[in-house]
This record gives sequence, C-alpha cells and structure tokens, in this order.
Amino acid sequence: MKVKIAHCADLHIGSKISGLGHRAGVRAAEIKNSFFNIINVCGKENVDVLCISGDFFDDVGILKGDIDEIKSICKNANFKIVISPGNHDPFSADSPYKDAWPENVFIFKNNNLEKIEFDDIKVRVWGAAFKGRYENKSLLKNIAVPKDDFINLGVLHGEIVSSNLCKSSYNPVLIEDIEKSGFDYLALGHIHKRSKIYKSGETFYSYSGNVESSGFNDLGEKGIYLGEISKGFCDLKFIKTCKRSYYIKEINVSGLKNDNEISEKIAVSLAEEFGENYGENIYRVILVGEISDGVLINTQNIKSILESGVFYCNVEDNTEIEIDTENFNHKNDFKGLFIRKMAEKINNQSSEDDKLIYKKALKLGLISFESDVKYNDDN
Ligand SMILES: [Mn+2]
Repeated sequence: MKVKIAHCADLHIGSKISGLGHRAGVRAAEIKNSFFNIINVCGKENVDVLCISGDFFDDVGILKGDIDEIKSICKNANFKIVISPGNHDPFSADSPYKDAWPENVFIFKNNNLEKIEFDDIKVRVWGAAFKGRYENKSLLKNIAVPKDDFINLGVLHGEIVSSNLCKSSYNPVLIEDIEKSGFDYLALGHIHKRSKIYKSGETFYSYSGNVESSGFNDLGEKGIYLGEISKGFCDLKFIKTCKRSYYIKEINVSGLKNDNEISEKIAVSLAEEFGENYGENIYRVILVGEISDGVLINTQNIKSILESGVFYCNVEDNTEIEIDTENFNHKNDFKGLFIRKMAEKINNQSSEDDKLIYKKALKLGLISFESDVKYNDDN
C-alpha cells in the first residue's frame, strides 16, 4: 500500500503585509490565493491527503468571508485535508475551527496526540492542536503505532529541540521521540525555512516551510512537499506553488551615466538570473560600483522605471563616487575645495571602515551641490 500526500504549513492566511507600499493589499490577497493554488495542484496530482501543519491562519480573528471561501474551496476538493492547529491558529474558544467544516476536512482539537483512521485508503493520521499561543510540553510523547498494514502519518506544529534541556514554548519535539513514534512520515510546521527530508529510525520527517514569504528576511522559492509514502519509503518532492519570491540583489553599475542606463542594466541582470518571468518577483536591488561625479542617482526614479515591468522593486544606492581629483586640483570654487579636503581625509584614514565613512560623506556632500540630500529614501 502507498499513499500520495501533500504537506504544507505556515500559510498565515490573513496576515498583514508591511513594507510593500501600494502593493500591500494585492500581496495580502495573494496569500489566500496561494492556498487555492495548492488545492489545485493537489487535485491535478491526485493527492489522497493534504496535511496542513499549523499556522494555516495568521490569527483566530480571520475574516468570516475568508473562512467561508476557504471552506467552499476545501469542500470541492476530492481528497482529505488534515489540519493540526498551530500557535497562530490555536484551537481556542474563539477559533473558526470550532465551526462546522466540510466532511473531507479533519481538524485536531486537543493538545494530546490523537489519530484519525481512513479505512478506505488504509492510512492513519496522528496529530494534536495548540490550544493557545504556547504549548510548553511536547505533543509527541508515548505513542506506539499499531503494527498493522496502515500507513501512519504525523501532522504537528512544533519546534525540534536537541535535548530535554532545551526549552521551547512551541511544542518542543525531540528527535528521539520522532524515532520512537513509528510514523512513516511526520509533516512538521512552524519553521518557515524549508528543510530537507530527514530520516530517524524508520520515520521520515521534514518542515515544508511557509508558502508565501512576507519579507526580505525570508528569500527564495516557497511551496509544498508532494509525493508517495509507504512503509519505509518516502518519495516527496518540493513543488513551487508560491505566487512570487523575495530576492536581494547587488548590481554593479560602475561607469553608467544615468537612471535609464542603470534601470536597463538592472532589468537585464534580473532577467538573466530569474528568467522571462522575473517581473513577478519582489526585489531589493542594491547598487554598487563607482559612479562619476556629476551623475546623480535618483533611486525613486529608477524604482518607478523598473516597476513598469516588475511587481515591486526597492532600489538602494550604495555606489561610491569616482572623482577625478586631478581635474579638481586647480578649481578654486567651493566644490573644488570640498573635494580636495575630503580626498585628503580619505587618504589619511588607516582603517577601511573609516575610509568608507568619509567616502559616504563626500558623496552626500557632492549630492548636496546638485539637489537636496535625503538620508532615508521613502521606501
Ligand atoms: Mn508557528
């Protein structure tokens, strides 16, 4: 016997998006749509069970309209959906999990391990719920799965800890308990960075990671694990399901002459690295290199040029000004004087860090000859 499963976690549907300016509203809606995409993928792949390992919602106060939409999408799925509530969506008194859910959706309600048996596919799913924001004790204790021909899956929200001495308020799970569990696969949630598939004893386990990033502290592709499980066998593959990814890219723009040239270089670099659909992603571009004195980089203008083809792109100017000091040696105007003084200061610094500070001061000074200096661009 084998079973085809999908494993996802940490969708955080309903979470507020910060830092994306006018795109925040669209991005918030995409997080819910990303779940609908997962349901579609599972349908196409003929999955038997979709495991959701907690933090399905960002908060129990999720909009009723969103819950109703999620329920109706789940109801139309021709597979089983098993949910283990996490610290963001605990099975608390005010949880939407308390309401009626479609028949193919199974939700764990207690903070001790329980099982659901699916006789039709010979699969037993073990899981538990966070009842509040914290679960200080391990929810994975003292289980012995029956020795029969059922495939045993675990679905849990929690944090793997290396010993009993490690404290965690988020269901501290010991690897030795994973090994003792006898599960064929344990689908974990809580850690947003996807892990590889590990094996301890006869039990395979992993964190599938979150499904849509919400910031530049969480980069790269997101999605689900999907594939077949049978006794002693696990063939899960990562499938990208996210709408967009966050990336931080340093781009060298040395010698370029204006915002249009710089924008072009950025677009070409991003297309080279991320392919023709590069515009779907969310970028922070850091400009580096040396720019001639007299070229004034306007990051807001570059952002605006790029965003005709890219969903969202922050631009940070970290370039240095290349100065032809020879050219200024004989100029007795204020600017010439300033450049000579600063060049002297830069040369006199012994540490690279101090040189950098004076180079930045030189750059800000030179910009101030041409326009207003803003310390923080409005991102
Ligand atoms: Mn969590």
